[in-house]
Amino acid sequence: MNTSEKKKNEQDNEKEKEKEKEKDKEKEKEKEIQKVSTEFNLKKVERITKKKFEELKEKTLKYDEEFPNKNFKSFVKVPDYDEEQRPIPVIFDTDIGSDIDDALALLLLLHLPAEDVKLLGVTTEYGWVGVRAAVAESIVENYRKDYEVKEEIPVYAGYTPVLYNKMSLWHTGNEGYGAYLNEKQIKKLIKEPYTFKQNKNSKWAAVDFIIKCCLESEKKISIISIGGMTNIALALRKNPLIIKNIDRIVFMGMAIVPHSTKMPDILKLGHSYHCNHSCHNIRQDIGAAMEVFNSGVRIMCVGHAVTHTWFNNEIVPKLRKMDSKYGDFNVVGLLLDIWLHYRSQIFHQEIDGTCPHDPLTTTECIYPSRFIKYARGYMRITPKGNSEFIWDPVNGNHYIGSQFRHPKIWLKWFSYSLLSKEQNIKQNIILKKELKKIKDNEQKKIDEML
Ligand SMILES: [Ca+2]
Repeated sequence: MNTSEKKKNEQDNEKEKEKEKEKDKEKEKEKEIQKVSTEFNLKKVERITKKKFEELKEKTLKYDEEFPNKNFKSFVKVPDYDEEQRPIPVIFDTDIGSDIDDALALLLLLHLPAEDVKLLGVTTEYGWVGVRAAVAESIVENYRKDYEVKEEIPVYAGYTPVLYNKMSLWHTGNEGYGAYLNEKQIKKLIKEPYTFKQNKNSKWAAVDFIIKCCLESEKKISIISIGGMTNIALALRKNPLIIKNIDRIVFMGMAIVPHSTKMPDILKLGHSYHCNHSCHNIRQDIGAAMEVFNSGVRIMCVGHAVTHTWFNNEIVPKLRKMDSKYGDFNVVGLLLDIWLHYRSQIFHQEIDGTCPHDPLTTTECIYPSRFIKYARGYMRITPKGNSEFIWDPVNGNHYIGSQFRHPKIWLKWFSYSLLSKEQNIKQNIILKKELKKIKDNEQKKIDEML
């Protein structure tokens, strides 16, 4: 063997060793994953949350004595981000592919100014997570192409099955089992090959991505949670330390009283509020929601009490008719068109609009309390997916949306922002002027009263 052959041999050996090392690392990683049990201990979680609830009740009953001069307001604003936190790094965790509002929310998010928000990636929840990821990827990739965005925005198919779920889900076709699109529609919308990340040997790709973002980000991250909470619950289980680097989770769902009941004007200390209407996103995975709500992480809830506005203005037909030459929103436009046809069919009447639940949730994540006031406290999820709320204006880490201010102004800003980034810039100027006018008028009224 000559010198060069010897050298080559050595190099080959080195390469082999490296490969072996990589394999060992992979095995270790798999072992690590195996350690995280996905079994859900209902009795244990219920016992813990009940105990915590009772302790908090006792504590809040003493607030009047403890803070005698404090005038607690029932509905408050949620703390905003510090300036240095912007652009806020966010993960978009979604059950996109069923109700159209997730797609509208994603499009809105992509059109927001880069100085306000940075989308780290998209993770999908519930049922047919691969198709949902393909839908999200299609929207994201069209956006990147149109706006020549070089940076990757990865999409990850989420963890299935759910941790604990005993309830039947909503009524729209195969909602709950996956996207409502049929195979032909999927092929038309989404071009193969998909590149979304789904590790063939593991269902943990989305969970690991959430953990990685939390561990690697210099700034605290926010999670827009507009589907079930399976990925988030498992990320918190697998690495509880990530909680330190989560600024907030902004969740679509929850209320302190049922829709049919009038919201109380004033909340009472020590009194528990029940919402016997369990929301769709909680029902997707009750176990995951029980764990996440009990984790201590700050959660803002934007539920039906505040999202029941109707989006059917002039932008709806405009979006529906868009085709590919109009760029990024063609996918969302097609999805919207399919959704409205589908809804018209099942309700036997023309349905011309939709409730923008997820877009309002997304707005509140990036611009906290610009439009919503919240009741601060602690929310306990029951095994049936219902909830019990205790008002805790001092230490509560859950904020439940209770008052939607200026819905007309929001709706206009949101609708036009769907069209393009340029439209969003225009709308931001109008919005700021309108909100300033309202603030000035409010101040004028206060001054007159004095
Ligand atoms: Ca959703």
